[in-house]
Amino acid sequence: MSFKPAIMTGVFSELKPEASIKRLAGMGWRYFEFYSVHMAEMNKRKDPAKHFSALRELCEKLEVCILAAHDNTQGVPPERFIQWAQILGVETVVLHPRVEETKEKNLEILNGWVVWAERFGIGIAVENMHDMIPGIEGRRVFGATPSELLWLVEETNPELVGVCWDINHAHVQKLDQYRAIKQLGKHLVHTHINDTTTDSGEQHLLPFEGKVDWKAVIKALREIEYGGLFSLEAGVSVNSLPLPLRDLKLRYALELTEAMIQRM
Ligand SMILES: [Mn+2]
Repeated sequence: MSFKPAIMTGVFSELKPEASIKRLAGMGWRYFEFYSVHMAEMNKRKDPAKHFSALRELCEKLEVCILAAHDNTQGVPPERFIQWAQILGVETVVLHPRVEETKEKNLEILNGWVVWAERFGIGIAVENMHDMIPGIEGRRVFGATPSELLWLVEETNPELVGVCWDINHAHVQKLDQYRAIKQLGKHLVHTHINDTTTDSGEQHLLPFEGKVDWKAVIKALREIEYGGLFSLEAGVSVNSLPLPLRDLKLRYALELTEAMIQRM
């Protein structure tokens, strides 16, 4: 079992989701994580269910799949988000913990998603965050360590709820990637693949553009027999390219992730 190269549809944040997926599929990308802003845009359309069904059909025609959807930051309510995710064929919905809230409040919010996820048979992945909020020294937030995330998993439904490990968040948090991934073990159900050159801020670069120890990451993923998506969550290193040039980097990104999976 190996993991699959995937990419966030938000690498074309200025395009409609349908156009983003067509363009990425044309380069050879087959697995997608649906971008939060794309979800919010489609949720606002008239008769969203029809549009989501049409997008699912488009994916089937292109022989690609939207296997994950991110996230809870655009205000689409859980019951609608999960319903749309199901139409798209999504297996995992990725949620950020609320870093400013207590662990009890986070559990309450997560439970509001879990009831719908159980009803629709869709998994949830809670993502690791980090403490480095600009301007606030020595701050501790909730949801930055494996133990905090595993507590949420155990308190809800470990059959359905797991963890999304964001590599550049973990780097900013100064965690040992190998040990953290090993600690998560079978509860790791999704990844956000990105890099950063700084210890004080997340940059969402492509792998090897920053300081992440990718050898340690891949070794740990193999040892826990991770079988989920290796999902690129690229930011400025892709989005800064003007639209007519962006395909160049996204083709490179696909070759890079495939090579990491096959040769490392
Ligand atoms: Mn992330």
